[in-house]
Amino acid sequence: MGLGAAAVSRVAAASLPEAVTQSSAATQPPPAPSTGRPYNPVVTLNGWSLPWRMKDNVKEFHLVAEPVVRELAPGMKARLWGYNGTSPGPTIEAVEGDRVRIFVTNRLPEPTSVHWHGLLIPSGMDGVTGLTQPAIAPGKTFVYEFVLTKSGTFMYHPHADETLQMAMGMMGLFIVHPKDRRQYKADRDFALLLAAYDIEPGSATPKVNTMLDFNLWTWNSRVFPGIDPLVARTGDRVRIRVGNLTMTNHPMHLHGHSFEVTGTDGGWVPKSARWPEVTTDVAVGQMRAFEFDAAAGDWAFHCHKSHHTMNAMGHDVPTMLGVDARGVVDKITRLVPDYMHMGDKGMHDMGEMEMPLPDNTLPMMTGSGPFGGIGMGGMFSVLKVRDDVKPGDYSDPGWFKHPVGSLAREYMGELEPAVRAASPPADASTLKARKPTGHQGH
Ligand SMILES: [Cu+2]
Repeated sequence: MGLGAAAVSRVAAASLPEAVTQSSAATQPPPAPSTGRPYNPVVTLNGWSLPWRMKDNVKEFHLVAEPVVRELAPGMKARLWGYNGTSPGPTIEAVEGDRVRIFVTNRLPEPTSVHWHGLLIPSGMDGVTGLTQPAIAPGKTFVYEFVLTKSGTFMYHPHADETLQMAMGMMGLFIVHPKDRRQYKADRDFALLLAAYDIEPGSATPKVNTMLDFNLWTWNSRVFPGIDPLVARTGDRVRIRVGNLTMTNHPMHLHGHSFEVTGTDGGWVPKSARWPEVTTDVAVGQMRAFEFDAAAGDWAFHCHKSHHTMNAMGHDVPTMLGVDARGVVDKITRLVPDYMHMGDKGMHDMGEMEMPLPDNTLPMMTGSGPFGGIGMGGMFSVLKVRDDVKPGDYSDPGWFKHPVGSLAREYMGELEPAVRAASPPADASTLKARKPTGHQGH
């Protein structure tokens, strides 16, 4: 008892649990717990869960804070900071009632700490540098120990040089499963963390002082088309857990289903307090879990802020819709052969163009589907629901085969001339306005 967040003694250090590392950005199949109470594991999209060792009935985990290289999508790698080889760090999964002991080794060039976001734990374990503990200096290991008193979706992140360390990708999910595995049971339980980066085209290290103008909007530090699909079987009860550690809110929108928010930062939402939604906003620092019964099809799932479904977007480009720029483009092309003119008929074509890009940079709108360019990036993926998916199978089933007669198609018949409303009489264009009078004291 009385084990605080203090530097581990040499004796304890000798018995540190192994720090398991991982470098792949492929979704790891959910690991069934090898020891301790049984639970239904989550699927961390493009991520993994941290193994533990059981010691005297305590689950011991070992996190290592360190620089990592993360592939954001094929064609772009970022130099981030994370834990145990990846950003985000591995998901920690445990069960309500468990006592956990988490060793944190700092291999960064500066001090850090770990805050357990949302967990109800003793103040001295809360991980706020200067307030509840000294910082973990480079090369040092601290140990946190507490009992998990309630189930739900939580997160971990540093509380030391927070702006920089979170802008560099230091974060992870902390899932506490209910003691009774039948409670809140879902057939498929996906988990993802929202993070944003500002990486100049052609470079690999985030700019750490950006507040709002990020250019890479990620789920588990991946952008579309690098985000794996969420695969389910028709009729499955599916849960998606989302934590937000960016600097803005994200309205998460799912096509083809209405869902209910079943969990928030504070825990589970009672059944009587749930209502149907198709979009739920996840504010900064919040977690949301929502559930639905999966319907067959390929369904877009994305943040509804349209700038968050693009990669490396420039915001200083003038709107050219409706501008006839042919003469200008000819002149510029003679001077700058690679010049690309920004859409006078919209920007759709950009998703299909082969643009010359700097090394290590993703196209702004990309991804191709069975009918052409999808023209998305960033916080976008596809929920793929099929009748014949086997339990535990998360492999990509390919594109949906639409039943006959259920697909939008080009209209090939005759078009009647459109009937317009009658024009208003000419004198109606003179609007009679009366200025408000006698309203002093506004
Ligand atoms: Cu967003």
